[in-house]
Amino acid sequence: MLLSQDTIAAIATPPGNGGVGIIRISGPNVTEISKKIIQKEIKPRHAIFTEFMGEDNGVIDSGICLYFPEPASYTGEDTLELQGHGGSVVLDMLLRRIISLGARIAKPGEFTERAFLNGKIDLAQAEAVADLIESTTEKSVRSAQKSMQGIFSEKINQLVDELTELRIYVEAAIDFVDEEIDFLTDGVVQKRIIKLLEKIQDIQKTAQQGRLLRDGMTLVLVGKPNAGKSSLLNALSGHDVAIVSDIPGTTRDILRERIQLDGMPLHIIDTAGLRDSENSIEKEGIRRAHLEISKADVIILLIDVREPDSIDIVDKLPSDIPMIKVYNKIDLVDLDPDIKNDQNGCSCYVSIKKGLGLELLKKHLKDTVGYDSSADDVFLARRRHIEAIRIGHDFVKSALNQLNINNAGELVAEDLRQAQKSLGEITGTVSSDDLLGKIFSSFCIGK
Ligand SMILES: Nc1nc2c(ncn2[C@@H]2O[C@H](COP(=O)(O)OP(=O)(O)OP(=O)(O)O)[C@@H](O)[C@H]2O)c(=O)[nH]1
Ligand SMILES: [Mg+2]
Repeated sequence: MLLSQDTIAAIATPPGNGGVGIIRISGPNVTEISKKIIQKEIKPRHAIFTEFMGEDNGVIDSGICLYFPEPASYTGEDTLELQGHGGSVVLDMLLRRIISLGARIAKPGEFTERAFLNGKIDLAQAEAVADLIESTTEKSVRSAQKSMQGIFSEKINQLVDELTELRIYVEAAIDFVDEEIDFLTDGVVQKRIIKLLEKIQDIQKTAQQGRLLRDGMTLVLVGKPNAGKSSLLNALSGHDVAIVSDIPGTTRDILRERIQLDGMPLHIIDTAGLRDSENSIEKEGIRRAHLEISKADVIILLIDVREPDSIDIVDKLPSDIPMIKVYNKIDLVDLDPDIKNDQNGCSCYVSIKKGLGLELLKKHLKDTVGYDSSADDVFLARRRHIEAIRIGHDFVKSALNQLNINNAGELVAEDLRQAQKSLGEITGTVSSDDLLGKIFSSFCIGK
């Protein structure tokens, strides 16, 4: 991707009215533009209070101006920040003035994209900027911060360096096949590959925790009418989101709540009770319920403990999504809260109304997706990173097989090269325009 020579500008504060509104400008025309608007001498990295002048020298606004000359700026280019009053019209007027002086409106994420293209940050760090802004829990903020500081990238770069060294060693060994010592079979390469595999597995584990912290899990509550789905939604979210009643078929629309479970975002979805219904509204509710079920990370199937036969709806649920069976209303049959694992999966015995067994259920939810709330040093990771690490891991494993089974040096070297390429995609040392376009277009404007 080529760096554009345009000067870009955007309102960096969120839309609406606020105390302060900030406009950011970056690119080669910054000094020209600032001369016309500020009409005062601006000193690098000094805050000055000034008026922002319009076309006919009328004052548009007044506020603080900050100038960061290239390369010591966020984007690596000349940048200017104008901090005025946070009214949407006044900010628009100022932005229009800047555009008329030779800038264009920035695309989403374009400032950060420039920071990446100018080598100020790598791709994983750039993604962490967006992830930090979008973080919904304190834990994910802390993890995004770690990725932004480059801790994740450093680990990946170390791996890529080790892969490169090993590949060069293997390539050299191939050239020495006629010598007396066979460098490929003396065990050194094998040991180094095994060590690399262990390191990749370690990163894989941490990255998976990081992805859970970023994306959380989607939990869909299903079951027959009156099983207690909406009661569970209310209990987990801690407030009265859904209508609960003893009339079967109370919930028709899909209800969504976002909560956190020990720092992991949890998207809970309450659905219409599943049954054969002639009512067209209820039927539509059930159709929508099935749509949500197909997108779940985990399904919670609620069953009235007094009607264990109602479990027959399992047949209508996807078999490839993890499911927890929750037998509710144990208060009515005098059972204790419990959790059982057998060949049919996990069954949890609770009374949602009396708040019995809910802690067991929460703990089991975390276990189901492998979330470890005590894990330290987690960096925020995306699905794309997990995939790149997995591919890298598979190539290194294949390299080990090529060595052990076929003693094929060229193939070992090729596998190591592929692993290196896949891991390099995480930090963007190897990246396609498509990928960059996809990543930066999901940013907010002005970042
Ligand atoms: N005794 C007892 N009653 C419960 C328990 N959990 C829920 N209920 C009652 O069961 C009834 C149905 O609960 P809901 O949460 O509305 O059930 P639902 O699965 O959302 O039902 P639909 O929306 O109709 O599909 C309500 O009267 C609840 O108070 C429980 O643990 N014990
Ligand atoms: Mg309901």
